[in-house]
Amino acid sequence: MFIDRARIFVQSGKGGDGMSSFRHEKFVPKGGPNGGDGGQGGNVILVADRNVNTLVDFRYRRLFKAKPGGKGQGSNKFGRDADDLLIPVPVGTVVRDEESNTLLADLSHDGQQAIVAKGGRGGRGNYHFRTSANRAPTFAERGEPGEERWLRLELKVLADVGLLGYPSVGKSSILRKVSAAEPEVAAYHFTTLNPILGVVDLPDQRSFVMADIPGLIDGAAEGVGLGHDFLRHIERTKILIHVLDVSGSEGRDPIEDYEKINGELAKYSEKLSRKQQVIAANKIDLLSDDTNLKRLQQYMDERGRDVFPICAMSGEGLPELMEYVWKLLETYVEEPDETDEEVIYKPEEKPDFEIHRDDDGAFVITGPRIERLVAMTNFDDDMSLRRFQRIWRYMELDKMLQKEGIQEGDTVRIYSMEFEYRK
Ligand SMILES: Nc1nc2c(ncn2[C@@H]2O[C@H](COP(=O)(O)OP(=O)(O)OP(=O)(O)O)[C@@H](O)[C@H]2O)c(=O)[nH]1
Ligand SMILES: [Mg+2]
Repeated sequence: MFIDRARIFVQSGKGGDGMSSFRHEKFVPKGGPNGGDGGQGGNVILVADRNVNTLVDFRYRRLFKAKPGGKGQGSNKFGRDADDLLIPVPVGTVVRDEESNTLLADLSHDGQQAIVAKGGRGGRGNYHFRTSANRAPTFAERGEPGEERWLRLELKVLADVGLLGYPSVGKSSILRKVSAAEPEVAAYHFTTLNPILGVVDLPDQRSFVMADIPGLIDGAAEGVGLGHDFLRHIERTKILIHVLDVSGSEGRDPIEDYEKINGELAKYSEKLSRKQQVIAANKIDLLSDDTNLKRLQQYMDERGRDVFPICAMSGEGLPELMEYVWKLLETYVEEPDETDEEVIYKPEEKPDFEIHRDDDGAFVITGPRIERLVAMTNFDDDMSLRRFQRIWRYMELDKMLQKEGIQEGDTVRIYSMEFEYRK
């Protein structure tokens, strides 16, 4: 089976803690602060790599954690920046944040990168906190925590050619005949449930990739019968082989089928409906006369489409069809895609903080800014604590807590810290 979805967990590195230290020099009684900054935590970055073909490896490895930045040292030595963690993914991988379902990246070119978890900033050493009023600050910042999230990866099938058509018209039979792929073929609808890729080999070492997708039905553009999933798979193919059952073996009318499927394509995406189509008139072995085929040929003539009468069972007509498709591929010119280059990644925008009550009555303050502040403060140090209190006042947390009805002695929780409320 062709696996094209995966879930992974990514976590960037925490920033290194800043250092608090002072110069010790002979004959200099009071050396100035010289604690260096912590290093940058490692980013987690997805990289499109054309040597990776499937998402199958992510079945066995799901957790990806980048390293933390090094701690700052005395003598203004900076901590080491951690290396980024690079995760190779197939070209064509679409990345979403699982929780919010927002699109983070669409990696469509070899080498294209997307940062999916930003490494934490290194904490500043005490050297940074000198002021004219305080020449000997003892506090330093801790490193900023990293980010973590679950991602959904989805691989759009990158085939050159897509097989399109109603169920049971013979799409899988064609792929079986022209490639080494072995999709199931049977006389009932929806035999194929997942897209399958096959490599079509032609003489002189020419080859292309063809995708067999499950049959489309009416309403596919609205998502009926997993239509969206399947249409998405053929969105990036260069050429479509539209397979029609010309024998009318199931009471189908090929012209009606053709129009309906194109109606679905047009409803789904304009780009998809403009894609070049070659018509494969299948099951000619079942024709008692050629009226149906003639009618189809005339209809397609008027619309400038080429018709290839074939029998997927015996293989009749397939070499000609494949050669023709090859010619079209050779002259194919890629439509510029505006969204291709763009890597969409925005750090989350959230309100400064939110307050809610836990079951035990404690007031819990959440929010990226306040949580970062707590994580980066060293509460064992007096000056750090005072700085925290200043920022706390600045954010008007007191006011908000009082509005929520906080009383002297109530418990307040932020991130990993818990304290008793005092006015
Ligand atoms: N007589 C005849 N039967 C064919 C031909 N091509 C396919 N069939 C039969 O038609 C039925 C459906 O063929 P599939 O290849 O499974 O059709 P499909 O389009 O892949 O169908 P789904 O996967 O259900 O969408 C099978 O019973 C095939 O044997 C043909 O050229 N002649
Ligand atoms: Mg099939």
